[in-house]
Amino acid sequence: MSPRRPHSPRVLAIVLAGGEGKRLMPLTEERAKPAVPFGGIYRLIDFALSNIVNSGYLRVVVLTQYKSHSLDRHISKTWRLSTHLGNYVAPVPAQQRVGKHWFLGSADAIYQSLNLIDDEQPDIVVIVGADNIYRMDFSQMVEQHIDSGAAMTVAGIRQPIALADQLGVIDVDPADPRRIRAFLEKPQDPEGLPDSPGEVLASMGNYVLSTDALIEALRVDAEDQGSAHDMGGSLVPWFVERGQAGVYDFKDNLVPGVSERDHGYWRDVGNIDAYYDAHQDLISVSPVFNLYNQDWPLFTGNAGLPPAKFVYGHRERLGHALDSLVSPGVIVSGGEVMGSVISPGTKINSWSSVRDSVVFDNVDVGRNAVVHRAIIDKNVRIADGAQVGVDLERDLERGFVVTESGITVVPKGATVRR
Ligand code: ADQ
Repeated sequence: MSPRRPHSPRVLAIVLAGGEGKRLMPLTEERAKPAVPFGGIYRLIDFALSNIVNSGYLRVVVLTQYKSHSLDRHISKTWRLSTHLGNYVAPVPAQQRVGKHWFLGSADAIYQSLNLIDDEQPDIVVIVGADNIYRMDFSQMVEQHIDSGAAMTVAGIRQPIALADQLGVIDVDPADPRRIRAFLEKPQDPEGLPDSPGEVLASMGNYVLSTDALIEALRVDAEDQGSAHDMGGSLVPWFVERGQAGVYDFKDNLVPGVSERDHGYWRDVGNIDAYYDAHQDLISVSPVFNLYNQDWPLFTGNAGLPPAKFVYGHRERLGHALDSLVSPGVIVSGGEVMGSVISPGTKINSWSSVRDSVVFDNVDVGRNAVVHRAIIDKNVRIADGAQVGVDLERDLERGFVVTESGITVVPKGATVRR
């Protein structure tokens, strides 16, 4: 017998936002990964939260722990919903309700927060990560979850097999393409898909669960001393072993305003190179990820800054930007910006050149300075005539991170001298 289909299920959304994001160092030196700026004015978590709210789910808890100060502040300032309707987006830090330890893993984070589920009494819990760039209507996944009768449904997307060791890999039951037959978290040597050996079906780290099943699985997992208490490493395999895990294919998800070409866009910005590449996806003439799609808007804070300004600088040098996203509060005075994303409050001075780069808030790029293929964190000062991303050996000597593909990262607050 299929389960009773509630007319409109009561849904609680949980955002997992407590990860360290070690592979995004130094951007995560002083902030949680979900609080890392993205696309000029956003933080990574804004994408997950916008998807949840646009899906119609307005009861949302965000589980935080690691260096959560700027994340908490961002959520409280930006994501205040109208509470008199019972709606909320609430950051919840680790509270040590079940023992004197922090969250051991993402499943333990939810286990330690079971009181929130108890308060809300949802039929369905939607659990999502906070560090991917995509648009998704979760209500379509919830619909399939209810239809299929699965206890847990995992969102899946095809990804290159080379990335499999960073992702959960789903093996679908050939007799029932909505059922997961096997699941491996971050396998070293997985098999490719039968129709596409160079790809695997990866978990997006987004889950839909029936509340009772979730609570039972979390209780069993909490007792298991050998468990990593992780969603991908422990909970998904637990449901798969019992034949109760379903898969939702992301390519079936239709989001308003997303063209056929851009349908299915999803980026895991797990490391600096992926983070940099995802920025490049934003800025072309017709970008694969379109920030301007107002049918599925992306929300973030509004710092009340004035518009960006482009002016002649020293000796009538023309300040200009092309193929770039330039945020409010930026002043381009006689400098050039090409192929770049510039965050609020940054100043680009005369005769300087910023190319193919991502520049965070309140950076000062001095006269005649050059920034090339670089990520410049907040409050950095680049002295007149200084260069970043030109001589990579020198960048390394100065203590900056230089990635495999040659992207230089200048950490928060640094001064780059000539
Ligand atoms: P990862 O992203 O490597 O893989 P994880 O580091 O657990 O897994 O991060 C997932 C989410 O949980 C992130 O948003 C992170 O901030 C959060 N998180 C991690 N530890 C937490 C904790 N202790 N408390 C609260 N939040 C925590 C996961 C899945 C894979 C899947 C990829 C897709 O495990 O199966 O393929 O996501 O990106």
